[in-house]
Amino acid sequence: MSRTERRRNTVLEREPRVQEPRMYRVVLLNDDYTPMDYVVHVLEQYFLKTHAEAVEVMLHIHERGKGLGGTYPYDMAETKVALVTADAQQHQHPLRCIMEKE
Ligand code: NFA
Repeated sequence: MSRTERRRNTVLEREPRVQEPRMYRVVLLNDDYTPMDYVVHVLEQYFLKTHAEAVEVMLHIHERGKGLGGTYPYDMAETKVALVTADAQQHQHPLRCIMEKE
């Protein structure tokens, strides 16, 4: 057996050992009390939506019960949920923000 046949696979030839991170949807839920303008503000502030996008998503949540803020790796999704939940509580709005595995 020659040196070439015996040699170990190089790093690049081995099975990849990394994978794309699992992604999580950060979802906002409708309620009867949170003001529409506040939800628009949350979508602009925490999910970097334009004003037009934020209005569209807010109306979708209002009409369909829930809607997507964004999709992120676990730690970022968890942070968005914590920030939005804290902001809503500070403003005494019942707005709920949850994460779902994609
Ligand atoms: N349904 C709320 C209202 O009529 C608005 C709202 C939209 C709340 C999206 C939560 C999420 N004031």
